[in-house]
Amino acid sequence: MFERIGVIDTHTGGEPTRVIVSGGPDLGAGSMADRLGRFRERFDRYRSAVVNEPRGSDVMVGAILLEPADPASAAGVIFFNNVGYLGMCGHGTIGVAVALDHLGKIGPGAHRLETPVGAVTIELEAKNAVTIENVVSYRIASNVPVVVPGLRTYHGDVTWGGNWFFLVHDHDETLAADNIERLTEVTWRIRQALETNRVTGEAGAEIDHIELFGPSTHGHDGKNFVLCPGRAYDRSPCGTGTSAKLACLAADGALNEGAVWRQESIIGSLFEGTYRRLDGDRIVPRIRGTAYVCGESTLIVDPADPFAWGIRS
Ligand code: PYC
Repeated sequence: MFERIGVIDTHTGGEPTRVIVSGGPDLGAGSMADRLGRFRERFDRYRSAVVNEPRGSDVMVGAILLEPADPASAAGVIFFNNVGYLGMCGHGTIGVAVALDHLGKIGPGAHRLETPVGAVTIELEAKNAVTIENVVSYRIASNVPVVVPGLRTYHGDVTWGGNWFFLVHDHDETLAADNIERLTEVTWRIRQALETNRVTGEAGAEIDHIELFGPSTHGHDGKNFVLCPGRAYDRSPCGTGTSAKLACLAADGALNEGAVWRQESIIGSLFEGTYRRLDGDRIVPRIRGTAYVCGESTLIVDPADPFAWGIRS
């Protein structure tokens, strides 16, 4: 018998999010972190079926909508990608907010959304415009050197923005859409060098997002290139990556509380970020972006299909 999985596809500044709205695995009750554990251990085939080829691609980020643990929240969500699971996902949260609006589950205003790394707020401003208030973000190490064999020594900041990032200060690369292969290779090698040299986030957590910065093409405050865990690059300016950037700007005294930082992506899409200082260098980032629904469909899992659960790498 076929399994049917209902999904809504959105994109946020060009970065796709496929939201499971029906037919997903039964992850039981509890926090999103507990349910993520069950997803990973017992139902990982659903992740692969939804985001991997032949239905998806390396760039696809998935999200599963869940009943929240706290009835005061609008929903719970777990994000995943071609290689595993994400603690938080900024572009994905903006996409989920627009999908919830499309389903008639939320209206304009602020709503609480539970994620595996804590609750975030989504504010639906207009049909496609959403501001998220992300989890607390902070830098744990600044100007860390990393020697990348065959390239050079890079220096960067290890920062939490809902995922672990290495924000590179110094590089010789041109941030342009026609240079993406090279940018992917360089950032991938930086990531490998971090792993070899055991540069990690807190509690030995792997740094699985690498971020390069350069001047904006369109007169904004900066442009980035963000390498995601499965070697795809973020088409959006990356919500958790922009949160990490805001944490570094705040720690360096380079952006005042409440001032707007306009972060352009490698393909020219835009997020606007602000922050509120919590204590010391810990901040609460707010990220504003737009997302659009671009599909609504039923995925079919046919037991006779050898690739029914996706092509796993
Ligand atoms: O927007 O936070 C984000 C994100 C993480 C990975 C891809 N996008």
